[in-house]
Amino acid sequence: MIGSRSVAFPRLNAYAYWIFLFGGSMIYIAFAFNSAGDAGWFAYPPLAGPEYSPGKRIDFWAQMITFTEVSALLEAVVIICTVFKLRAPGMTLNRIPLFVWAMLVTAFTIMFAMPSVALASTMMIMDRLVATHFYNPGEGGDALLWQHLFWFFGHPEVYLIFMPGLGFISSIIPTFAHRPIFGYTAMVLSLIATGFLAFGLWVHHMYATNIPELGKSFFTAASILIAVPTAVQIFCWIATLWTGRLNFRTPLLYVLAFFFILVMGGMTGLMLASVSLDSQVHDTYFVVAHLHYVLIGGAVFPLFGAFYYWYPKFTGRLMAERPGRWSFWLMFAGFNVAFFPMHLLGLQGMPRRVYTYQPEMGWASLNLLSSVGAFIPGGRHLPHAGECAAQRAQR
Ligand SMILES: [Cu+2]
Repeated sequence: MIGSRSVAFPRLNAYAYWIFLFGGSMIYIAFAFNSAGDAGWFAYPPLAGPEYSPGKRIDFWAQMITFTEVSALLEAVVIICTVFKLRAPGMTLNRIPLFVWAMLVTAFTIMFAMPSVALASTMMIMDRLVATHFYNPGEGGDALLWQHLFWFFGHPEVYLIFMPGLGFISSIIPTFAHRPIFGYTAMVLSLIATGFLAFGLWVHHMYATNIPELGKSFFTAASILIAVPTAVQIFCWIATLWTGRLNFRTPLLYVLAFFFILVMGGMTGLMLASVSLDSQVHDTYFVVAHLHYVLIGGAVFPLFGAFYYWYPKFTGRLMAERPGRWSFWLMFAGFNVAFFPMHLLGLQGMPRRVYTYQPEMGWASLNLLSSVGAFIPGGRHLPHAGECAAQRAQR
Protein backbone atom coordinates (compact mmCIF):
# COMPACT_ATOMS: atom_id res chain seq x y z
CA MET A 1 0.00 0.00 0.00
CA ILE A 2 2.96 2.36 0.46
CA GLY A 3 5.18 0.81 -2.20
CA SER A 4 7.73 -0.85 0.07
CA ARG A 5 9.12 -4.35 -0.38
CA SER A 6 8.75 -5.32 3.27
CA VAL A 7 8.09 -3.92 6.73
CA ALA A 8 10.77 -2.23 8.80
CA PHE A 9 12.35 -4.74 11.23
CA PRO A 10 10.97 -7.98 9.75
CA ARG A 11 12.48 -10.06 12.59
CA LEU A 12 10.83 -7.87 15.23
CA ASN A 13 7.61 -8.26 13.27
CA ALA A 14 7.95 -12.05 13.37
CA TYR A 15 8.86 -11.99 17.06
CA ALA A 16 5.80 -9.85 17.85
CA TYR A 17 3.66 -12.34 15.95
CA TRP A 18 5.01 -15.42 17.74
CA ILE A 19 4.71 -14.04 21.26
CA PHE A 20 1.21 -12.87 20.46
CA LEU A 21 0.36 -16.36 19.27
CA PHE A 22 1.95 -17.89 22.36
CA GLY A 23 0.40 -15.51 24.92
CA GLY A 24 -2.96 -15.47 23.15
CA SER A 25 -3.27 -19.23 22.80
CA MET A 26 -2.03 -19.90 26.34
CA ILE A 27 -4.92 -17.81 27.70
CA TYR A 28 -7.28 -20.26 25.97
CA ILE A 29 -5.24 -23.39 26.63
CA ALA A 30 -5.51 -22.44 30.33
CA PHE A 31 -9.17 -23.50 30.17
CA ALA A 32 -8.09 -27.05 29.37
CA PHE A 33 -5.88 -27.10 32.48
CA ASN A 34 -8.56 -25.56 34.69
CA SER A 35 -6.32 -22.55 35.35
CA ALA A 36 -7.97 -19.77 33.30
CA GLY A 37 -8.40 -16.31 34.79
CA ASP A 38 -11.79 -16.02 36.48
CA ALA A 39 -12.12 -12.37 37.54
CA GLY A 40 -13.57 -10.98 34.30
CA TRP A 41 -11.60 -9.45 31.43
CA PHE A 42 -11.07 -6.31 33.57
CA ALA A 43 -9.73 -8.23 36.62
CA TYR A 44 -10.63 -5.63 39.24
CA PRO A 45 -8.86 -5.88 42.61
CA PRO A 46 -9.64 -6.78 45.33
CA LEU A 47 -11.54 -9.52 43.45
CA ALA A 48 -8.44 -10.43 41.42
CA GLY A 49 -6.07 -9.79 44.34
CA PRO A 50 -4.38 -12.42 46.52
CA GLU A 51 -7.16 -12.50 49.11
CA TYR A 52 -10.19 -13.21 46.89
CA SER A 53 -8.49 -15.05 44.02
CA PRO A 54 -6.06 -17.48 45.62
CA GLY A 55 -4.32 -20.02 43.39
CA LYS A 56 -2.52 -19.46 40.09
CA ARG A 57 -5.36 -18.43 37.79
CA ILE A 58 -4.86 -14.66 37.92
CA ASP A 59 -1.04 -14.98 37.98
CA PHE A 60 -1.23 -16.99 34.80
CA TRP A 61 -3.66 -14.55 33.19
CA ALA A 62 -1.61 -11.47 34.12
CA GLN A 63 1.58 -13.07 32.79
CA MET A 64 0.01 -14.14 29.50
CA ILE A 65 -1.52 -10.75 28.76
CA THR A 66 1.95 -9.28 29.27
CA PHE A 67 3.02 -11.24 26.19
CA THR A 68 0.21 -9.75 24.14
CA GLU A 69 1.03 -6.26 25.47
CA VAL A 70 4.67 -6.59 24.42
CA SER A 71 3.58 -7.95 21.06
CA ALA A 72 1.26 -5.00 20.41
CA LEU A 73 3.97 -2.49 21.38
CA LEU A 74 6.53 -4.11 19.06
CA GLU A 75 4.05 -4.26 16.21
CA ALA A 76 3.25 -0.57 16.72
CA VAL A 77 6.97 0.21 16.36
CA VAL A 78 7.10 -1.83 13.15
CA ILE A 79 4.07 -0.09 11.63
CA ILE A 80 5.16 3.44 12.58
CA CYS A 81 8.71 2.94 11.24
CA THR A 82 7.44 1.29 8.07
CA VAL A 83 5.00 4.10 7.29
CA PHE A 84 7.44 6.87 8.15
CA LYS A 85 10.64 5.49 6.65
CA LEU A 86 9.87 2.98 3.89
CA ARG A 87 7.39 4.75 1.62
CA ALA A 88 8.24 4.66 -2.07
CA PRO A 89 9.58 7.92 -3.60
CA GLY A 90 6.66 10.26 -4.24
CA MET A 91 4.38 8.41 -1.81
CA THR A 92 3.91 11.39 0.48
CA LEU A 93 1.86 11.15 3.67
CA ASN A 94 -1.08 12.90 2.03
CA ARG A 95 -1.22 10.18 -0.64
CA ILE A 96 -1.12 7.00 1.46
CA PRO A 97 -4.37 5.00 1.53
CA LEU A 98 -6.72 5.76 4.42
CA PHE A 99 -6.24 2.20 5.64
CA VAL A 100 -2.55 3.01 6.23
CA TRP A 101 -3.54 6.17 8.10
CA ALA A 102 -5.93 4.13 10.24
CA MET A 103 -3.15 1.66 11.10
CA LEU A 104 -0.71 4.48 11.79
CA VAL A 105 -3.06 6.17 14.25
CA THR A 106 -3.83 2.77 15.80
CA ALA A 107 -0.08 2.16 16.26
CA PHE A 108 0.40 5.52 17.99
CA THR A 109 -2.58 4.86 20.24
CA ILE A 110 -1.04 1.49 21.18
CA MET A 111 2.23 3.24 22.09
CA PHE A 112 0.44 5.33 24.73
CA ALA A 113 -2.23 2.91 25.90
CA MET A 114 -0.35 -0.38 26.30
CA PRO A 115 2.29 0.78 28.83
CA SER A 116 -0.55 1.66 31.20
CA VAL A 117 -2.00 -1.85 31.27
CA ALA A 118 1.49 -3.40 31.26
CA LEU A 119 2.26 -1.40 34.40
CA ALA A 120 -1.08 -2.29 35.97
CA SER A 121 -0.74 -6.02 35.31
CA THR A 122 2.87 -6.09 36.54
CA MET A 123 1.80 -4.38 39.77
CA MET A 124 -0.98 -6.96 40.06
CA ILE A 125 1.56 -9.77 39.68
CA MET A 126 3.73 -8.15 42.37
CA ASP A 127 0.79 -7.66 44.75
CA ARG A 128 0.02 -11.35 44.37
CA LEU A 129 3.50 -12.87 44.34
CA VAL A 130 5.81 -10.65 46.39
CA ALA A 131 3.23 -9.08 48.72
CA THR A 132 3.44 -5.46 47.55
CA HIS A 133 0.30 -3.42 48.31
CA PHE A 134 -0.33 -1.26 45.25
CA TYR A 135 -4.04 -2.10 45.26
CA ASN A 136 -4.52 -2.80 48.96
CA PRO A 137 -6.11 0.16 50.79
CA GLY A 138 -5.39 -1.56 54.13
CA GLU A 139 -1.68 -0.90 53.58
CA GLY A 140 -1.90 2.51 51.91
CA GLY A 141 -2.61 1.26 48.38
CA ASP A 142 -5.69 2.05 46.31
CA ALA A 143 -8.04 -0.37 44.57
CA LEU A 144 -9.19 2.41 42.24
CA LEU A 145 -5.61 2.82 41.00
CA TRP A 146 -6.14 -0.39 39.03
CA GLN A 147 -9.34 0.96 37.48
CA HIS A 148 -7.61 4.18 36.41
CA LEU A 149 -4.62 2.39 34.88
CA PHE A 150 -6.75 -0.33 33.36
CA TRP A 151 -9.30 2.01 31.75
CA PHE A 152 -6.64 4.45 30.61
CA PHE A 153 -5.74 1.49 28.43
CA GLY A 154 -9.23 -0.01 28.22
CA HIS A 155 -11.01 2.88 26.60
CA PRO A 156 -8.38 3.53 23.89
CA GLU A 157 -8.45 -0.25 23.40
CA VAL A 158 -12.02 0.08 22.13
CA TYR A 159 -10.68 2.41 19.45
CA LEU A 160 -7.74 0.11 18.77
CA ILE A 161 -10.30 -2.48 17.72
CA PHE A 162 -12.46 0.04 15.89
CA MET A 163 -9.90 2.13 13.95
CA PRO A 164 -8.61 -0.64 11.64
CA GLY A 165 -12.31 -1.20 10.87
CA LEU A 166 -12.56 2.43 9.75
CA GLY A 167 -9.61 1.73 7.47
CA PHE A 168 -11.40 -1.30 5.96
CA ILE A 169 -14.52 0.79 5.32
CA SER A 170 -12.47 3.52 3.64
CA SER A 171 -10.89 0.87 1.38
CA ILE A 172 -14.14 -0.85 0.40
CA ILE A 173 -16.35 2.19 -0.28
CA PRO A 174 -14.32 3.84 -3.10
CA THR A 175 -14.10 0.51 -4.97
CA PHE A 176 -17.84 -0.18 -4.96
CA ALA A 177 -18.83 3.48 -5.42
CA HIS A 178 -16.46 3.86 -8.40
CA ARG A 179 -14.99 7.14 -7.18
CA PRO A 180 -12.23 8.35 -4.84
CA ILE A 181 -13.15 8.93 -1.20
CA PHE A 182 -14.85 12.23 -0.39
CA GLY A 183 -12.91 14.44 2.06
CA TYR A 184 -9.56 12.65 2.42
CA THR A 185 -8.08 15.39 4.64
CA ALA A 186 -11.15 15.53 6.87
CA MET A 187 -10.98 11.73 7.20
CA VAL A 188 -7.31 11.83 8.24
CA LEU A 189 -7.87 14.62 10.76
CA SER A 190 -10.86 12.75 12.17
CA LEU A 191 -8.78 9.61 12.64
CA ILE A 192 -6.09 11.57 14.47
CA ALA A 193 -8.71 13.34 16.62
CA THR A 194 -10.27 9.96 17.49
CA GLY A 195 -6.90 8.55 18.56
CA PHE A 196 -6.20 11.65 20.64
CA LEU A 197 -9.62 12.03 22.30
CA ALA A 198 -9.70 8.31 23.11
CA PHE A 199 -7.35 9.07 26.02
CA GLY A 200 -9.74 11.54 27.66
CA LEU A 201 -12.69 9.23 28.26
CA TRP A 202 -11.58 6.49 30.62
CA VAL A 203 -13.55 7.65 33.67
CA HIS A 204 -16.88 6.94 31.90
CA HIS A 205 -16.16 3.32 32.88
CA MET A 206 -15.97 4.41 36.52
CA TYR A 207 -19.14 6.46 37.04
CA ALA A 208 -20.26 4.09 39.79
CA THR A 209 -17.14 4.78 41.88
CA ASN A 210 -16.71 7.61 44.41
CA ILE A 211 -14.78 9.93 42.07
CA PRO A 212 -15.88 13.61 42.55
CA GLU A 213 -19.01 14.41 40.55
CA LEU A 214 -17.51 17.49 38.88
CA GLY A 215 -14.69 15.35 37.50
CA LYS A 216 -17.22 12.91 36.09
CA SER A 217 -18.99 15.70 34.17
CA PHE A 218 -15.77 16.50 32.28
CA PHE A 219 -15.68 12.92 31.08
CA THR A 220 -19.33 13.19 30.02
CA ALA A 221 -18.38 16.15 27.82
CA ALA A 222 -15.34 14.36 26.39
CA SER A 223 -17.34 11.18 25.73
CA ILE A 224 -19.93 13.15 23.76
CA LEU A 225 -17.19 15.04 21.93
CA ILE A 226 -15.62 11.89 20.47
CA ALA A 227 -18.81 11.24 18.50
CA VAL A 228 -17.87 14.24 16.32
CA PRO A 229 -14.85 12.82 14.44
CA THR A 230 -16.68 9.51 13.89
CA ALA A 231 -19.67 11.43 12.56
CA VAL A 232 -17.41 13.41 10.20
CA GLN A 233 -16.13 10.14 8.75
CA ILE A 234 -19.63 8.72 8.42
CA PHE A 235 -20.75 11.85 6.53
CA CYS A 236 -17.71 11.60 4.23
CA TRP A 237 -18.54 7.95 3.49
CA ILE A 238 -22.20 8.83 2.84
CA ALA A 239 -21.08 11.64 0.50
CA THR A 240 -18.85 9.17 -1.36
CA LEU A 241 -21.71 6.68 -1.73
CA TRP A 242 -24.20 9.42 -2.61
CA THR A 243 -22.16 10.71 -5.53
CA GLY A 244 -20.85 7.32 -6.69
CA ARG A 245 -22.17 4.56 -8.95
CA LEU A 246 -22.92 1.81 -6.47
CA ASN A 247 -22.27 -1.85 -7.02
CA PHE A 248 -23.98 -3.78 -4.21
CA ARG A 249 -21.55 -6.67 -3.80
CA THR A 250 -21.15 -8.50 -0.48
CA PRO A 251 -18.38 -6.24 0.93
CA LEU A 252 -20.55 -3.16 0.41
CA LEU A 253 -23.43 -4.86 2.20
CA TYR A 254 -21.20 -5.30 5.23
CA VAL A 255 -20.33 -1.60 5.03
CA LEU A 256 -24.00 -0.60 4.98
CA ALA A 257 -24.66 -2.90 7.95
CA PHE A 258 -21.74 -1.25 9.70
CA PHE A 259 -23.46 2.14 9.31
CA PHE A 260 -26.71 0.87 10.74
CA ILE A 261 -25.26 -1.04 13.69
CA LEU A 262 -22.45 1.34 14.61
CA VAL A 263 -24.71 4.40 14.56
CA MET A 264 -27.13 2.61 16.90
CA GLY A 265 -24.26 1.68 19.21
CA GLY A 266 -23.01 5.27 19.02
CA MET A 267 -26.43 6.57 20.04
CA THR A 268 -26.56 4.36 23.14
CA GLY A 269 -22.94 5.43 23.75
CA LEU A 270 -24.01 9.07 23.87
CA MET A 271 -26.76 8.09 26.29
CA LEU A 272 -24.31 6.19 28.51
CA ALA A 273 -21.93 9.17 28.51
CA SER A 274 -24.40 10.88 30.83
CA VAL A 275 -23.58 10.16 34.48
CA SER A 276 -27.21 10.12 35.58
CA LEU A 277 -28.38 7.69 32.87
CA ASP A 278 -25.30 5.53 33.28
CA SER A 279 -25.87 5.24 37.02
CA GLN A 280 -29.38 3.93 36.32
CA VAL A 281 -28.34 1.27 33.82
CA HIS A 282 -24.93 0.52 35.33
CA ASP A 283 -24.07 -3.19 35.09
CA THR A 284 -27.28 -4.00 33.21
CA TYR A 285 -27.82 -5.60 29.81
CA PHE A 286 -28.24 -2.13 28.32
CA VAL A 287 -24.46 -1.79 28.53
CA VAL A 288 -24.03 -5.29 27.08
CA ALA A 289 -26.24 -4.29 24.13
CA HIS A 290 -24.26 -1.06 23.63
CA LEU A 291 -20.84 -2.70 23.62
CA HIS A 292 -21.90 -5.40 21.15
CA TYR A 293 -23.42 -2.81 18.81
CA VAL A 294 -20.21 -0.75 18.78
CA LEU A 295 -17.71 -3.59 18.71
CA ILE A 296 -19.46 -6.08 16.43
CA GLY A 297 -20.79 -3.23 14.29
CA GLY A 298 -17.52 -1.29 14.39
CA ALA A 299 -15.03 -4.15 14.06
CA VAL A 300 -16.57 -7.51 13.11
CA PHE A 301 -18.77 -6.32 10.23
CA PRO A 302 -15.91 -4.28 8.66
CA LEU A 303 -13.63 -7.29 9.18
CA PHE A 304 -16.03 -9.56 7.29
CA GLY A 305 -16.38 -6.92 4.59
CA ALA A 306 -12.58 -6.72 4.34
CA PHE A 307 -12.32 -10.50 4.15
CA TYR A 308 -14.76 -10.67 1.22
CA TYR A 309 -13.09 -7.61 -0.34
CA TRP A 310 -9.46 -8.79 -0.16
CA TYR A 311 -9.99 -12.55 -0.56
CA PRO A 312 -9.65 -12.30 -4.39
CA LYS A 313 -6.42 -10.35 -3.93
CA PHE A 314 -5.00 -13.04 -1.63
CA THR A 315 -6.09 -15.99 -3.75
CA GLY A 316 -6.59 -14.69 -7.29
CA ARG A 317 -10.13 -16.09 -7.31
CA LEU A 318 -13.45 -14.27 -6.89
CA MET A 319 -15.85 -15.55 -4.26
CA ALA A 320 -19.37 -16.61 -5.21
CA GLU A 321 -21.78 -13.75 -4.67
CA ARG A 322 -24.92 -15.71 -3.74
CA PRO A 323 -23.61 -17.54 -0.63
CA GLY A 324 -21.93 -14.30 0.38
CA ARG A 325 -25.29 -12.55 0.43
CA TRP A 326 -26.89 -15.41 2.36
CA SER A 327 -24.12 -15.33 4.90
CA PHE A 328 -24.41 -11.57 5.20
CA TRP A 329 -28.17 -11.50 5.77
CA LEU A 330 -28.03 -14.38 8.27
CA MET A 331 -25.34 -12.59 10.20
CA PHE A 332 -27.10 -9.24 10.09
CA ALA A 333 -30.48 -10.62 11.12
CA GLY A 334 -28.99 -12.95 13.75
CA PHE A 335 -26.94 -10.17 15.26
CA ASN A 336 -29.92 -7.87 15.69
CA VAL A 337 -32.21 -10.62 17.01
CA ALA A 338 -29.51 -11.56 19.52
CA PHE A 339 -28.51 -8.14 20.74
CA PHE A 340 -31.46 -5.78 20.25
CA PRO A 341 -33.57 -7.39 23.02
CA MET A 342 -30.71 -6.73 25.43
CA HIS A 343 -31.49 -2.99 25.30
CA LEU A 344 -34.98 -3.74 26.58
CA LEU A 345 -33.80 -6.27 29.16
CA GLY A 346 -31.28 -3.75 30.47
CA LEU A 347 -33.88 -1.02 30.78
CA GLN A 348 -35.98 -3.54 32.72
CA GLY A 349 -33.07 -3.95 35.11
CA MET A 350 -31.56 -7.32 34.12
CA PRO A 351 -28.02 -7.34 35.59
CA ARG A 352 -24.86 -8.37 33.74
CA ARG A 353 -22.45 -11.05 34.93
CA VAL A 354 -25.13 -13.09 36.69
CA TYR A 355 -25.94 -16.16 34.69
CA THR A 356 -29.50 -16.71 35.86
CA TYR A 357 -32.55 -14.91 37.23
CA GLN A 358 -35.89 -15.67 38.91
CA PRO A 359 -38.79 -16.55 36.55
CA GLU A 360 -41.07 -13.89 38.10
CA MET A 361 -38.81 -11.15 36.68
CA GLY A 362 -40.44 -11.78 33.28
CA TRP A 363 -37.19 -11.70 31.31
CA ALA A 364 -37.49 -15.23 29.93
CA SER A 365 -39.05 -14.60 26.51
CA LEU A 366 -36.64 -11.82 25.48
CA ASN A 367 -33.74 -13.99 26.67
CA LEU A 368 -35.03 -16.89 24.60
CA LEU A 369 -35.31 -14.61 21.55
CA SER A 370 -31.77 -13.38 22.17
CA SER A 371 -30.45 -16.96 22.43
CA VAL A 372 -32.18 -17.93 19.18
CA GLY A 373 -30.59 -14.91 17.51
CA ALA A 374 -27.17 -15.84 18.83
CA PHE A 375 -27.39 -19.27 17.16
CA ILE A 376 -28.08 -17.76 13.74
CA PRO A 377 -24.58 -16.31 13.11
CA GLY A 378 -23.16 -19.38 14.80
CA GLY A 379 -21.71 -17.52 17.77
CA ARG A 380 -22.99 -18.58 21.10
CA HIS A 381 -22.27 -17.36 24.60
CA LEU A 382 -21.65 -20.61 26.40
CA PRO A 383 -22.78 -20.65 29.99
CA HIS A 384 -19.75 -20.10 32.19
CA ALA A 385 -18.51 -23.53 33.27
CA GLY A 386 -18.09 -23.58 37.01
CA GLU A 387 -18.22 -20.76 39.49
CA CYS A 388 -16.60 -17.41 38.66
CA ALA A 389 -14.75 -15.21 41.14
CA ALA A 390 -17.61 -12.69 41.32
CA GLN A 391 -20.04 -15.38 42.41
CA ARG A 392 -17.51 -16.75 44.88
CA ALA A 393 -17.09 -13.33 46.43
CA GLN A 394 -20.85 -12.80 46.53
CA ARG A 395 -21.27 -16.02 48.46
CU1 LIG B 1 -14.97 3.76 27.09
